Amino acid sequence: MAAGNGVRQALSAGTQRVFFALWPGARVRAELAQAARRMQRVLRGRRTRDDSIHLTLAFIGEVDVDILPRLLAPPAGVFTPAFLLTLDNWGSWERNGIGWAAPSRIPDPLRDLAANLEGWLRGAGFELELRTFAPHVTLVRKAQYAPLPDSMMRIAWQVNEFALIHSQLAPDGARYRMLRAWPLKRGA
Ligand code: 3AM
Repeated sequence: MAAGNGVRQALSAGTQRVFFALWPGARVRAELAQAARRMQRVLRGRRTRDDSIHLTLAFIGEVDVDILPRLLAPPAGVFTPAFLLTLDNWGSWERNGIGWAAPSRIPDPLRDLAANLEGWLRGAGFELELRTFAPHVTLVRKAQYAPLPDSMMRIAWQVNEFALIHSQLAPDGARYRMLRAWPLKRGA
């Protein structure tokens, strides 16, 4: 598949599967991992590996490695101020068997960051799926659909950076690895 100005997103040798995401630090990661364990007791399914917990901002997919440098240079217009993200809601989607944690209110800088990334990537010729941005942290896959107890989730995540993540698909679940992170604007 070749996009407008020559960016190739195709399955071939020499490609990497990548996406932009928020990648939590140790404290938030531990709190989300604990929430995932509680969630799994209700929903069953398979937990996200603790070291793979993230919030996807823009999924790109397979790209030729020789265009990776372009993804490693997000333009200044993408960057928003740092922000506080409160994950105070959790639930599951019946259609895809995902158990998630999410904010009940999406902070403007989070919405802007995702929109800026999308605008930049589309403008650069990457083909992204048309999906409304529904920020969530996937905690469990292949989950049963069941109600979760109310008011069990409140995680305060100070988001100071975003990252490009490499995804390695494996039979027991994808492995994710941060390729690079960029600081958001501080003290705005
Ligand atoms: O962050 P989560 O787990 O919600 O579902 C995939 C995963 O989402 C999603 O990108 C994240 C990292 O793999 N994803 C996979 N394929 C996708 C696609 N074609 C996709 N998102 C949008 N379009």
